[in-house]
Amino acid sequence: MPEPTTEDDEAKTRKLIAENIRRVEEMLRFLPLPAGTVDDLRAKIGLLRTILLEQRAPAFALVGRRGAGKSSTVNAIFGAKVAEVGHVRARTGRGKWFDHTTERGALSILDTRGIQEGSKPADEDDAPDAVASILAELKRKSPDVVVFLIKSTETDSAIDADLAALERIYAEVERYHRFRPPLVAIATHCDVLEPKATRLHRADLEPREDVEEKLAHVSEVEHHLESKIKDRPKLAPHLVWVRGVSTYMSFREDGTLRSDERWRVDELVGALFKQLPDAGRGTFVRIARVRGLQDELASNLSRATAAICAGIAALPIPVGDIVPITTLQITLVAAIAWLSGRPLDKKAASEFLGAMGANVGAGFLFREGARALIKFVFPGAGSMVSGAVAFAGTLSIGSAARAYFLRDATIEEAKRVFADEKAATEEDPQKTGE
Ligand SMILES: Nc1nc2c(ncn2[C@@H]2O[C@H](COP(=O)(O)OP(=O)(O)OP(=O)(O)O)[C@@H](O)[C@H]2O)c(=O)[nH]1
Ligand SMILES: [Mg+2]
Repeated sequence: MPEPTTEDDEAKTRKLIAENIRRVEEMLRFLPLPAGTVDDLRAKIGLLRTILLEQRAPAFALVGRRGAGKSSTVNAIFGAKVAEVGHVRARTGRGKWFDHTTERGALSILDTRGIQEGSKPADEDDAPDAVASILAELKRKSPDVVVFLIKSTETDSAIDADLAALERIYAEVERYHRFRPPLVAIATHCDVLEPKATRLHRADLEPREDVEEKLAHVSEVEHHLESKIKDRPKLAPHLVWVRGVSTYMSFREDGTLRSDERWRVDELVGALFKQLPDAGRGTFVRIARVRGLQDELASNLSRATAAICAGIAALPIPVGDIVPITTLQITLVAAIAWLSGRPLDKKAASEFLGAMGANVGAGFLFREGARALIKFVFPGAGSMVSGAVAFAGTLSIGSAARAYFLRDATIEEAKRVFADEKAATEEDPQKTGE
């Protein structure tokens, strides 16, 4: 549905959203609601603003020796070839924060290889100045999450040197930023554990005993890795997630995908998402395209927007309907489309809203209709009900947009979601559209 958008359109949309958010914040001061509720709405507006206007590249420090799978992990998250893998002597992005960028967004990666080999460089790539560079970079910017990687076939051998390097990184970050980032530890190359030929990423096609045997090996490796980290008091408190994974993808010369043998990368992405601040989460779900996470954020935004719309509907002056409720609903649709990986586009969002039959006019009718009705039944109780109606309508728009943009529903199906849910939530406003 959306036509190609230029960066100009994106910038324009962004500006409009900023303007609307500012206006809504101003209106909050006039809301006849208890202070606690107003604070809560303010936090919800903050979420909208952070997700839509204040995104930055999530920052990950990758710690693992040569060949552990650092570049492959970056590619596995993007689902595309953005980093050089294997024996390519690319210095790009080594020892410095480097933004791996696609049109969906950027990940800021600090590849710390060289820090463990620093005292005795294995080759000219790992010169001691790599260590100085890494330390300077850690001072310049703190990672949001530290990812420790080790080959699942090597967790016994030199792991102690790797963990010592990891401690060194934590000490630097703490010293400069007074922050101890969460630690995610992964045992890579799980596909090559015995029985080697058993495909974990296609376990459904493999004999069950073989899969079980392989999973038992994965679990052994995980326990070993976990206990090694737990043995170190400087690392143990920060460990949030340990798993065996496989990040293997094979790309042709032209960068197209030849084979995708990723296993548990969605879980890894989920674990990283959980540790990120909101300012990195929008970008991250666009890049990693894990539907469940996109939907989780979309659902949070829907609930936040619905609550704000309900708050605005409680304003005793009718101006609340004419402008912000509808524009906030358009903003919500634009946000959900954006989370799916599309450009930020207000026009496409209003078209979607129009297709739902929930355009400016309908938004106005939501409230006027309900108010007229309720005034007839209980004079004076109007604003309460219109708040519930605005809440239900906005939540239903969010659900329809989630179906269309995140689950590839057709417009007709999205319309049905909208209508069904609006009817259900108006009856029982406790329902949150889940
Ligand atoms: N079988 C298998 N191979 C993998 C996996 N992850 C990475 N590889 C391969 O292992 C080799 C090294 O992976 P890289 O991602 O380049 O490792 P790295 O940590 O970036 O290595 P350096 O950049 O040299 O420090 C490449 O040939 C990858 O294709 C995995 O999970 N399974
Ligand atoms: Mg690499």
